[in-house]
Amino acid sequence: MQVLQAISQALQRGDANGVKQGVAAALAEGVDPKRILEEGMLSAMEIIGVKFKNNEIFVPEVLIAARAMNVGMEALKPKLVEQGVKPIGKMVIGTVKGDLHDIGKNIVRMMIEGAGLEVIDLGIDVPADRFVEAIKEHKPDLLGMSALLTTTMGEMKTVIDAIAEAGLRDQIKIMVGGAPLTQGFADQIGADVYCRNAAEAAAAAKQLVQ
Ligand code: B1M
Repeated sequence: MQVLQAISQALQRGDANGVKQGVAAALAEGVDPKRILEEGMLSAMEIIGVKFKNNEIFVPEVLIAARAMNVGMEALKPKLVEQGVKPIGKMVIGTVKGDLHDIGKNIVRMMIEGAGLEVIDLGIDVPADRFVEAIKEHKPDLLGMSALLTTTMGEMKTVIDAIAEAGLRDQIKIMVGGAPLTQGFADQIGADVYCRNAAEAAAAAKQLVQ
């Protein structure tokens, strides 16, 4: 579909305005918001990832594309959230300490909001005590952690241990995700659920709160 290709190309160029306009045009044409996300934006980000890995592009280009992705996500978010009626549960989510990657986490947040949960996003580089404070403050049903680096994924265990030490472990389900994670790792650190992508995360979140 032409409008989705235009979004993908704008995102790969790092043209935030082009992505925003493309999303608006696609929505006006009645394209399903999930399709805009998957075929317009996620596929473009995958191409960026491959080029980055192959040293065809470098950090500045990746950052510009990431910003364009976030602008597109902001434009799409109201439509995805619209699909949920009233919150069926509450989740606190964040990218763990030392890790600045937030594109995947933002997509997971958006999809989970789309599945009907209220989501409190703590952002990136979130230390264990901030997760614990947020659980005390917001009393969510779920805690979600994201990590994209092999050097930061171990921080998830630190958070789970801190939650247990604070006596909160039995009050909350813990979901983890991010490219370097595996089911085995999630089991090893004592997480309740591991999700490979945002669609799985949304389905699991819905199931866990129901
Ligand atoms: Co970084 N980076 N990066 N980077 N970066 C990766 C992750 C890397 C694989 C690239 C590579 O070498 N091929 C590599 C990690 C290697 C490793 O640890 N094994 C890497 C590196 C090394 C680094 C730096 C160290 C580079 C440097 O400075 N030398 C540095 C670290 C900074 C830090 O965090 N402290 C760094 C920096 C950056 C940028 C800032 C430039 C930028 C991030 C911008 C941002 O996020 N705002 C960036 C990016 C964009 C990438 C790649 C290219 C793309 C990541 C991404 O957004 N993917 C990435 C290469 C790649 O993945 N191919 C790479 C798209 C996103 C939709 O997917 O995040 O996997 P993902 O999320 C998915 C699933 O994983 C899952 O659902 C999401 C949607 O379906 N998921 C969850 C994620 N979180 C979840 C949580 C859940 C459930 C599912 O429950 C709560």
